[in-house]
Amino acid sequence: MKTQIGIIGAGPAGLLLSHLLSLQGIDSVVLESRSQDYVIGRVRAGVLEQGTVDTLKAAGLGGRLENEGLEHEGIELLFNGIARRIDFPSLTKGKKVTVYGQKEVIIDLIAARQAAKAKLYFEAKASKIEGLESDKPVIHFEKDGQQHRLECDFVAGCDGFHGIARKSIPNDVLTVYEREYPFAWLGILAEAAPSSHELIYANTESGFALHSMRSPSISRNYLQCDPKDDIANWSDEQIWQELSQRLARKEGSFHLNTGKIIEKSITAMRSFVVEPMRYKNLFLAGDSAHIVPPTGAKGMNLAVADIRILSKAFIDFYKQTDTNGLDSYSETCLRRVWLAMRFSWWMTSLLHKFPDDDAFAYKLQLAQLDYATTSLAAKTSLAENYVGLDLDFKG
Ligand code: FAS
Ligand code: PHB
Repeated sequence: MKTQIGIIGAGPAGLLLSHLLSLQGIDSVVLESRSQDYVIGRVRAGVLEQGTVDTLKAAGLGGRLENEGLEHEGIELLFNGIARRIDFPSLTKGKKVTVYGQKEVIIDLIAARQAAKAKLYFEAKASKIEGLESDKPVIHFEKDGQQHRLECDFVAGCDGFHGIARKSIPNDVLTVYEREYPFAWLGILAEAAPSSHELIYANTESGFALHSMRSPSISRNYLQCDPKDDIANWSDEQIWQELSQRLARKEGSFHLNTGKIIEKSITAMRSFVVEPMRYKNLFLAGDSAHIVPPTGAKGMNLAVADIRILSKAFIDFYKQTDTNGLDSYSETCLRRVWLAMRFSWWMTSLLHKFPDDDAFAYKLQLAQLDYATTSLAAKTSLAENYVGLDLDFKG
């Protein structure tokens, strides 16, 4: 089997890359180890940056997004029982975010690829990448119990944190930057109308909580928990009770709507970056190259930003034999990755209870939150990062 771009992984990165290349007549093959149902069934990101929304709409993927996406013009930070709102449009020259689950983005991307009769193979697990030094790398993969070879010009490693692409780069080439956090997120999806029309990020003495949503009838909530905790230790009643306590406020009324929990899981929290994001004819994009704690709602948006840069680089190469985009890919992506890494780390440090924190540390967090929600400069900084910095951010 031969193609121009061999793509490993059918998450947001791999599927969007395949779609954007096909719009320019560039051939690709997507290999996905899991089944289509499994890929669609994963509950992950919820917030799309303005740049992500604009990219999906410009690529003809805006249909359901426009009808079902929930435009949000701000978030609420809740601390010490005080609720303060950060407005986005007034602080970012009109930018907003859109709540539209990653699941829906995946459904739209798979539908577009299958309508275009794309070579998108599920339950096709890549096992090895050979010949990266040559101009014809080969991806070995297994499908239906048979071994296959995919010969390509370039390989896009869109196979997430646990994939093989990053591991195909020699250790002495890669530099890994990593931070594990001493807590995790317990996330629930519930058949309960959102209790607020915007997201609420709460810092409490019991730990972090986040109130989000997926639709007018489905809420998505998170609780900070111990990274060694087991979801079996949490009854539905305990989850709702803890959420209700952490989202309570001193002023104004807030009632947490409860309902049937249809999904619950615990996700570890880490910051992770590898440099460089390119090795010979292998390009890493998305979670294969970087992981952020979801506090800043950056994970999927960073994957999309990488693909906006990588797809343009491939298009410039094939249309004008211009290699500048390919040669600068890693450096271009990593600048924005680190800016998002900083913001995600900052939001996480601001909102979570750290085991070693003392009363002084808690008071510092409260002062930081007070300043971040009062100072025009601080609110502007938070808002411009949350809605997403431009790809070529110049301040
Ligand atoms: P993905 O991990 O989505 O996709 C990689 C794909 O490669 C997978 O489908 C995998 O099956 C496949 N693959 C792996 N190895 C392979 C092989 N050898 N052969 C073929 N295929 C292979 N981000 C947020 O912004 N907000 C959130 O709330 C949030 N919650 C998250 C919760 C969880 C549990 C996880 C894991 C991530 C969460 N994220 C969140 C981040 C998430 O949204 C990612 O940033 C996003 O999925 C990244 O997309 P991809 O880079 O495409 O990687
Ligand atoms: C979500 O809705 O899943 C979500 C929203 C914002 C975050 C993280 C997760 O920061």
